[in-house]
Amino acid sequence: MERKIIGPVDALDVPRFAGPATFARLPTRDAAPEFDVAVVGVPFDSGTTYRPGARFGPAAIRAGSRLLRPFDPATGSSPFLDQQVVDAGDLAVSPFDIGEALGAIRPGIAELVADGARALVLGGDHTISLPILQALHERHGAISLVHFDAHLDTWDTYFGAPYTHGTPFRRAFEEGILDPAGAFHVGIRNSIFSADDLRDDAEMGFRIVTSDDVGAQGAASVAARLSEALVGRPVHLSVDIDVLDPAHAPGTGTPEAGGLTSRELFSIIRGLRGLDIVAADIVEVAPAYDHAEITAIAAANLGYVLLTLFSAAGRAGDGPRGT
Ligand SMILES: [Mn+2]
Repeated sequence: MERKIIGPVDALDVPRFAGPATFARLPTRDAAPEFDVAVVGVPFDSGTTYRPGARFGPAAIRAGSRLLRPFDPATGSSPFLDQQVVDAGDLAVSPFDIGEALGAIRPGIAELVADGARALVLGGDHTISLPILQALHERHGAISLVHFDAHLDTWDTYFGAPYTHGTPFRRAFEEGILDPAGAFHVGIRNSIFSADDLRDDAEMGFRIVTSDDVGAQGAASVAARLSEALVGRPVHLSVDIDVLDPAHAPGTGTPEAGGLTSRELFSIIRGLRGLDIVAADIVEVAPAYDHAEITAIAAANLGYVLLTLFSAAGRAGDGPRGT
């Protein structure tokens, strides 16, 4: 029997500033138990090293998503009608015990993607990408990663702590859940602790596209390079909102000048159409430092671009469809 897709609340029936506070006013999981994509919040920020506050990210991104509309001219897709997207609520995890929280996030994500659905995860700080990758590895095997960020996030420890928002990808490398042949950072820039950080990162197999590279080479060229390297592999996209210049995303924990524009970021991600992107996360939105919802709106529109990529694909892990 043909499944009926339940889309967002119609803005001609209920004004956009009213109605449910779900992402894009989409149905909850209870209303649409058979889904292709789950949007899920992980309001956890106990791994932050500088400005805290990303625990309020999921609520801010949902508020910023009220203007998202059904049709996307850039891709010719209807991401809320081509697939069943639901808002699966938040994973409620401990703010006091990082290990306990990570131990709860992993099965929370694993359960969502168990039947081949895709997950769009709203953070939360970047610590949460480790249990997300663990859950994806359980389902799909070694995971390729495109990590958009101002920072490497492959540091070892901070104040002796191994699980922080600056260390998830080193831990993932050590656990063998990444495919080292398909691991990229995009948007890296500015000062670091030492040149050893870059050496360690390269030894783990990561390749770097700097913020300057994006400016010099252009979004299309960067996307083509990534697509060529990642075709046919299960890919996770992890987007730290600080990959954007603070002019485009001031509401974040560790801002760095000299970043990407939101247009550059969206162009690169749209250029990855055709890859088997099994999940994505948007992390480090910290609304207490935001102004006029600039960051929340950028994050919400980024979520929309990611959903258009998902709608071009079949079930996660089936391999790429046409471009
Ligand atoms: Mn990060």
